[in-house]
Amino acid sequence: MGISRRDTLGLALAGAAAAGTARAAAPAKNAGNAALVVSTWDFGAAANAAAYNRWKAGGTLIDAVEAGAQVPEADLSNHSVGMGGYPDRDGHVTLDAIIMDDRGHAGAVAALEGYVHAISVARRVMEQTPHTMLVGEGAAQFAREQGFASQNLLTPEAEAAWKEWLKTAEYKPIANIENQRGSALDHDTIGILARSPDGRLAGACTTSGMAFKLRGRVGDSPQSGCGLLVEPGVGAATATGVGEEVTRIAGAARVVGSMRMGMSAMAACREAVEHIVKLRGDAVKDAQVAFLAIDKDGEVGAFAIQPGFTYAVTDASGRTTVHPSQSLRRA
Ligand code: SD4
Repeated sequence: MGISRRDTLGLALAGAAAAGTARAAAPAKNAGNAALVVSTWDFGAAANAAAYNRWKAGGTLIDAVEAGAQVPEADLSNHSVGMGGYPDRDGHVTLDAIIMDDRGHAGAVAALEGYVHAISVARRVMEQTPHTMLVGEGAAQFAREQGFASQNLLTPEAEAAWKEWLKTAEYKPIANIENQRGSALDHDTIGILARSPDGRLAGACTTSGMAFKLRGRVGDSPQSGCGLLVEPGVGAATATGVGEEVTRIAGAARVVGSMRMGMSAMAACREAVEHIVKLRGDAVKDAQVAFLAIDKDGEVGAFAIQPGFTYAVTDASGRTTVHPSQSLRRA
């Protein structure tokens, strides 16, 4: 049985609270040379703590974002409360992940089956191959060859939710499902960005994707410039929500590009959201898409289509705050 994911998260948040986690109304601005980790959704707080601790213990920024991303990934193996990744419409759990530094190194996997730590497989792609992305069976073969242990990622609870879904088989992503802990459709996507005191940057993004997607579907998360982009001397951005809407506009690249042209992280996130809404109109009436960005100086921005997106910010002292994002639509 073990501790439920909710309990784990609760403990992590309680621990973080003891160490200074708080809900805050406005995004923290990072002063001077402070190190900083930001990540998507409420559960980002626990990931930030892992990333921060790894970095504090002497890890690189890549070590830090990998450690952070592994936190929600590991919860896939928790069968006690059924919070594993939800499968595609044919019942296969498939994972997408990317990791990137600001020196031109990037690695990704897409539609990976049978390996919990997709982010770590993505890191091996970055470090051990001349490629930037491996997909499907090839990605699984690579993971196997790299010594990762395979396991069945479809928890009984996820399987039950899938079977329930099959009764109607209506594909309808639900906005902000990420923050509804314990929901039948709850799934784990995290985008995490880290910045060192000397302004270096790294990021990671990992997900089980949209619940009950078509088999073979790959979202924005593992695609460079869509779910994540890191650029030296500029900043980094990540995305969450309905991946197709992000991929259409190369969302993270757009946010980073706007920062490169002088926009603040916040204005850049807002501009990308506004662009999606202008482009897609009614098609995104009920959809959630959110961007989170950090610039080279550690200033954080976030913006979403719908209210309900939250993000976690950890400052140089290790204090973590969770913030409601600004959004185009009102509650
Ligand atoms: C996807 N963008 O696969 C991801 C899903 C997501 O929180 O972000 N969920 O489309």
